[in-house]
Amino acid sequence: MDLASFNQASAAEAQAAIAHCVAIPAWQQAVVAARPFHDLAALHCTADRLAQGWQGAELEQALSAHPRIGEKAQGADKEAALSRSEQSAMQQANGALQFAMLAANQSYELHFGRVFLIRAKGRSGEEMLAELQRRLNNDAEIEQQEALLQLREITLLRLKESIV
Ligand code: 2AL
Repeated sequence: MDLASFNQASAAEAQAAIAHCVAIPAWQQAVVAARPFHDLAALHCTADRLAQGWQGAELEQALSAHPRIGEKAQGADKEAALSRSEQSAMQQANGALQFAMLAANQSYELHFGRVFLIRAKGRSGEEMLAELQRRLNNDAEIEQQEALLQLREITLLRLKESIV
C-alpha cells in the first residue's frame, strides 16, 4: 500500500495493512491513530517511537508470529511468507549448521523460557548461531532488552516493505 492510501484508508483497512509487521494490536492501533504522515520518514520515526515502550508482555505477545530460526514458517499467510524470506539464509544452511541451530535454540528456550528472536534479514546462518551463543550468556534483563531491540528492527523492516 502506498503512503497516501494508508493515510486515507479506514482505520480497519490501515490496521490490516500493517498487522503482519508485529502481532501487537496496541502498536498497530497507535500507528493508525497517528495518521496522517507527511512522508515515510515520519511514519518510520513514529512507528519506532511507539515501539520503544515495549516490555516483556509485548515480547511474549509478538513471539507467536516468529517461528524459530531454522524452522520454516508454515502457512500461506503474509506473516509466514515474510518470515520465510527473512530466514532464507537458513534454508541454504548445511546440515551441521541446522543441527547446531536446533540444539542452541533448545538451550536458549530452556534458559530463558521463550523462543530466541533475532532480525534474520541480512544475517547468515553462522552469524545468527554466533549471536545465539553470545546471548545465552546474558542475564535475563539484558537479554530481554536485546530481544526487544531485535523485535523493533524486524517490525520496522516489515513496515518498510508494507507501506511504500
Ligand atoms: C524471525 C523471523 O521469523 N524473522 C526474523 O527476522 N526472525 N524469527 C526468530 N525466531 O527470530
